[in-house]
Amino acid sequence: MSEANPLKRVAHKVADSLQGDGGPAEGIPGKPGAESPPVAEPTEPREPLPPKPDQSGPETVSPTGQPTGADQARMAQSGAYLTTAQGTRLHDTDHSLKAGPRGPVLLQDHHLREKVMHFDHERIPERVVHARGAAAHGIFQGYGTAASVTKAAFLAKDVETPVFVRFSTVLGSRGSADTVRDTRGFATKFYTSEGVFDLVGNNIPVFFIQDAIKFPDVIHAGKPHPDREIPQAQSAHDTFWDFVSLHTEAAHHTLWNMSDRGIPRSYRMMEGFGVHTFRLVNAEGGTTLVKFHWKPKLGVHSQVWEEAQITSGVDPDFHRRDLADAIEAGAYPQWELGIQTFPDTPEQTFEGIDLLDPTNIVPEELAPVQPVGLLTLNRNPSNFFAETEQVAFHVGHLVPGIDITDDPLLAGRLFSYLDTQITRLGGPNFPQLPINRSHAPVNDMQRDGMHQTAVHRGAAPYRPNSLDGGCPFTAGADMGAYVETPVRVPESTKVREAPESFADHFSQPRRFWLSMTPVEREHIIGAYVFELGKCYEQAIKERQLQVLANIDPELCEQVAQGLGLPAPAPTVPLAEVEPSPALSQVGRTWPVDGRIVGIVTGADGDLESVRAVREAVLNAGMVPLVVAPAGGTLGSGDGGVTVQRTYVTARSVEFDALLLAGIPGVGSDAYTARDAKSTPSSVEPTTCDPRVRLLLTEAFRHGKAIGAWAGGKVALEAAGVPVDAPGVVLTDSPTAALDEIVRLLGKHRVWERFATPV
Ligand code: HDD
Repeated sequence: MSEANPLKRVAHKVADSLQGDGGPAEGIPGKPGAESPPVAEPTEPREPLPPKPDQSGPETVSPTGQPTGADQARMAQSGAYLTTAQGTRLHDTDHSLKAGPRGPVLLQDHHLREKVMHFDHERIPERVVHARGAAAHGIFQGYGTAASVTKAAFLAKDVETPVFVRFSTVLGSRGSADTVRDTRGFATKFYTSEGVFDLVGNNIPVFFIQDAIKFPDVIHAGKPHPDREIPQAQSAHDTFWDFVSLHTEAAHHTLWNMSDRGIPRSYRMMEGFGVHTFRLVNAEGGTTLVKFHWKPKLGVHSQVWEEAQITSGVDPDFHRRDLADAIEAGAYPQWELGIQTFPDTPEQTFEGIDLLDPTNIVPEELAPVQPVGLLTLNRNPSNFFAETEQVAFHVGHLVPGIDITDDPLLAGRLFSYLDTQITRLGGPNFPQLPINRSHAPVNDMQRDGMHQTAVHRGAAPYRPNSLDGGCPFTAGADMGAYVETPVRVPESTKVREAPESFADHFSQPRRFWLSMTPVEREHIIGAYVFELGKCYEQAIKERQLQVLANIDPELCEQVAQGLGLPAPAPTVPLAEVEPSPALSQVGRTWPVDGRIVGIVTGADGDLESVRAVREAVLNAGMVPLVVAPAGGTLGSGDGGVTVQRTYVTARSVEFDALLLAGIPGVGSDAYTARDAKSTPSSVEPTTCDPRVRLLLTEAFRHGKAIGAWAGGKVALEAAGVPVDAPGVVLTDSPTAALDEIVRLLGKHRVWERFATPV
């Protein structure tokens, strides 16, 4: 039977049944008393229905890309004339309708009412965690190297898959600063040909808790205190340390937070981790346990604590800006996706490490990370709300070839991510939001609900059915269906308990501590002293010192000293673990692409050298920012150089290295009598502008390379920077200085400058 409108068929049947004896409708399968034999359940697709509006796949470009066809008409602000939400052209949107220019506003002003009503509802609840974030579009290219362990189509050789990646902090609100000490989210949405796959990870490979049932508790403890709602976006307060010192399973994650990993230099310079162990399935049904890793091409780099704190005030959008600027400039950040693979044994352990415990890592030295594809972020979102805010990730968005394990933390997440969207995005239809739409055709049987935008066709959103030609049919694994891996579930008893292997909370953090270089340990000690020093309760500090003693007595001793408290002895035998050098951020050399080099000059600076060094910085693939006393252009005509920062707007935290072109400050117009008043009397004010001195002392203290030539030495001396210190480069020529700066930047910082050398 062929009929253009299946709804007509249904209408006839309903009419027939109403005219009959009240018995069952003709042809409804399985109902006794039907006059004619029931229509058999179709066994294969016939007359497939035309694609439904929300099911025809997304636009070929992203929702924020160049809109096409009908979409163009729907896009706001694409036409010449302002209209109401109903499409009626408006002649005035600046004045309410009033009874005379000075009279009362009239209730009949429907445009005012509509405009303000919409505005009143523009905000949606921020994410309960990871509220502050920034995102970008990109492409993932499979290497094909994972083919033996997974059939996931997007990992096949040369397959290109669009992605959307959102980075975030965990604790802060939407408006909080980027550079706080916190874990960073690293969530990737792969719009694969087999449906959406979300890898919802962090920049730290372990988690605070082993069981999702504690998630509300750890987040309540980390968020601001409920009475005064302070501190914002900080873990340096009593409730956080109360919780983590009482739940010693948090010791490992907390140690990572206190390390330089807690204060990344840039989203572009962070590793990412899937955290849990996942199960990959190959075409033959063979399974392998894996951990996912994102490895940044630019290396893993961090700020130092003082730098991060200054940045929070000077530029709270530091990471967000850095990501967007880099992409806009064409310096596309890249990460390799890698996997550590482990045999899928019934024990689910590897070298004695429980793979179901999300507080564990497996050292790369034991299980190397094998690259399986390349991620390139190459397009900024064009509407923050529509994309970065409305994107909804879910660990249960899986594709064939990727399955889950029984990690109890993952189990809880599988519930939470769907649930939270109901509140945040206002109902169950969030997969229809443009940023969330699958790029594979969607043909589900979900209907109606809040914010439904599809006009579904078809009469039978259930299956099996005999009305819609039997569609939709289910597919087999050989037809690309997601089929759960038939994993054996161990015979067991219902209990609220953790396995015994989850009880070791100290050997993994001890490995991390032992893997750090001296300078990284110094940073960790400083971080604990700062955070615990912000706690009021003595008992909490003492309890946390006990945790540290069980990780490493030297760590405990140093922190205790900083707090002015006695160091307790360990209460557990210290674990004998081998360090994992791969965990350290220090010691390797990385590309310097996109690094920011400040070229500081004075009113009487050496324009020739500014020009030369600026060119050289660009040629090295880095970003030169010229800093001068005032804005505008230095020099004139073709040889003029634009000033990007002034002494007022520049602050050291923005730069990875500084070059002094000339003697900054001498004769500077911007160096006013007011500035002179605040200059310490011990320093000769005419030798260097105080703001340049601040730039130099901060950059020096934060281990940044500084290059100078000609009169630059005077500025360094005026700032009290020892000219013979490591990483202070005094040369004859700007280009020679830059060569050395590039070499130093490859190591990220001049590590030798810190109190404890590498
Ligand atoms: Fe989560 C958001 C990462 C445990 C519940 N989580 C969220 C985001 C990231 C992570 C990156 C932000 C996603 C975005 O950008 O929209 N979460 C993790 C990792 C975890 C983890 C790596 C442990 C390995 N999360 C976790 C647990 C629960 C949640 C145990 C609850 C039981 N997470 C949520 C959430 C969020 C979320 C409440 C808030 C907003 C959202 O989901 O969409 O459902």
